[in-house]
Amino acid sequence: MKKGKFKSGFVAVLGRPNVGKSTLINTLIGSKVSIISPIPQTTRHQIKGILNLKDAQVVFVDTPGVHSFSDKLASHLNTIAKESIEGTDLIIYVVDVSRRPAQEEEKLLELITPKGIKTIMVLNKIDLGDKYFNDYIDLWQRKIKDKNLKDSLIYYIPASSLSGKNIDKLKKSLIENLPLGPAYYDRDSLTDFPIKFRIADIIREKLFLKLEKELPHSLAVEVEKITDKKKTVYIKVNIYVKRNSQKRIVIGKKGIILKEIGSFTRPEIEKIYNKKVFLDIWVKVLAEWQRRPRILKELGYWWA
Ligand SMILES: Nc1nc2c(ncn2[C@@H]2O[C@H](COP(=O)(O)OP(=O)(O)OP(=O)(O)O)[C@@H](O)[C@H]2O)c(=O)[nH]1
Ligand SMILES: [Mg+2]
Repeated sequence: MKKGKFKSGFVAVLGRPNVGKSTLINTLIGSKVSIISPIPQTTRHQIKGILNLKDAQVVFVDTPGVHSFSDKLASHLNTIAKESIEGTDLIIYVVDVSRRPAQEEEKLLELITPKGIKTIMVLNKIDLGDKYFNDYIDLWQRKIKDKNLKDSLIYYIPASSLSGKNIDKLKKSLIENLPLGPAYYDRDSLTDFPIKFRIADIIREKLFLKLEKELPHSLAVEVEKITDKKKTVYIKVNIYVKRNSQKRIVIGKKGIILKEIGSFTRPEIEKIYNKKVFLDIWVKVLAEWQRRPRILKELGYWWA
């Protein structure tokens, strides 16, 4: 590659909850940097996933889904999504074609379009059929017409983050639209997400997958301490819930649920460290943690 031809930039990935933003980033990068679950509001941080190619570095910024719920955590998640647009070179706007466009779509487009940042719409989950495909195209066309936004809304593409359909095409189009520039991160990094939050998130993902639909939103995971020894890593973890009854559910009969969470999580963390991992997990009741800024901060929701 000739010197001066290297391309790089930041790509914010936005969309409402559960459309597949994190899955898309993991598929683009070819590695799991962001956790995934069928429950909306899985992503709570602004996580960067880095794609290193021979002649380009693309930094994807994963964001919490934009939604219209209300409490301190929820409004904080919307703020993260908003802030992630600042200074990005491109936006990937992800929609789920298996679901009807919702009112959040307007909110999202309002957020994106005044900034004049080039935007690519990914019509995700096309493997599930194209029931609402045309509704999203109509929305896109209407926005281009209404606000004369031809310059921002540059491209749309049907894709499947799960099967990989059109992911290479999307990559190509991203690179075409990125500016010339240097690598911003180490050429072998996959993410800038601090390890303790990454581990906490892996544990949270297993809890999301294991527990009833409502409970995951009531819990938070904190990695209190990591002791990295020569051959082993010891990790002390606190799972916070809001009520005693929730604590009982998370622990399970004779500790069965907690044991399962540990055994699902351990292999993933061992892969990161390449060492044996000991998890020391505690479940604690911390009422109203979602409303207390100091606690949210300790949990990393303001780490960036
Ligand atoms: N069939 C199908 N399912 C998908 C696809 N992409 C993602 N999913 C599923 O959709 C669900 C949500 O995926 P996530 O990647 O966690 O979605 P998200 O947009 O990051 O969600 P939040 O972080 O909650 O905003 C998971 O169950 C994924 O397996 C796809 O292309 N096809
Ligand atoms: Mg996500």
